[in-house]
Amino acid sequence: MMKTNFQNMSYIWKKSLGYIFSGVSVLFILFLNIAQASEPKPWQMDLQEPAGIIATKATDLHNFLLVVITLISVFVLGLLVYVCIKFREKPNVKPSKTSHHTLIEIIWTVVPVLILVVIAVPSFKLLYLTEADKPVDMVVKVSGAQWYWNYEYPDEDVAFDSYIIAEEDLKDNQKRMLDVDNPLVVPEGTKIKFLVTGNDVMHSFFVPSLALQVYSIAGRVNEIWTEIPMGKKKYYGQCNQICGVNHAYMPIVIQALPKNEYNEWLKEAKVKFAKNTLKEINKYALLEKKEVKEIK
Ligand SMILES: [Cu+2]
Repeated sequence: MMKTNFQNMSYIWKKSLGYIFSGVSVLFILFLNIAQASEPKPWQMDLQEPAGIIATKATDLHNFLLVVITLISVFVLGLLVYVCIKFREKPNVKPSKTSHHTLIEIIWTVVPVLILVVIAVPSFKLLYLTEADKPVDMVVKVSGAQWYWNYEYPDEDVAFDSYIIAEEDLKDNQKRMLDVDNPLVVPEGTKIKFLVTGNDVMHSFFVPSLALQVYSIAGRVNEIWTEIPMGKKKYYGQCNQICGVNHAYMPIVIQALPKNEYNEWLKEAKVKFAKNTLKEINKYALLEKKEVKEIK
């Protein structure tokens, strides 16, 4: 008897530990999602506010899928509870031996297929929208490097590096771990194609509010496009492919400006970032060089 009790206790403990572990895992995943948000707000649980047609449609699809998945989960949970109560041992001393029911089998095959078709239609539409080679207003080349971004405007002969602002140099309105010295400046209300490539290891160009996410791989050019909505606004993002020790320190800032302000910026940028001028090497570049020397 004692042994049985002990076994029961140990079973309960194991089960409880299982629940605790699952709970912690779910919290961890939620935390990761929050941490991945491009302009994270404390305790933010949902996606960031979408900007532009692709992000809006992606958010709509996500919300639709959330309803579908919730209905399915509630339905399956209901079925399980129903079965556990109705077919428990007490009122069913002699268990049923039913193993087939043609109608139910047809239903549980056809209904999931229909659900998949309903999901596939908006999903393929969105995929087509993101992949289609649409005419765009401008092209920007993005190169990922350990651990900063390089932006090039091929039509304007402008290229520059974009580094995180160190914590001690932050000004009042700048965000820790997100703001950079040279943001990628673009005019508002434009469709932009990004040609994304890499200089060393794999990185990923990720700006969630604009639905941009594409790998940056050396020796290969990936394409992605987005529509920058009207309005002067900063869109924050981060490298979301683990790329080395300073992976967390290569944020992305896309600064949308009204056309006239953009033109003014471009005029200055053509002087400041004219190709072949000596680039300012900041703290992180120095750090990187030091490390390379140490390894050698
Ligand atoms: Cu990276």
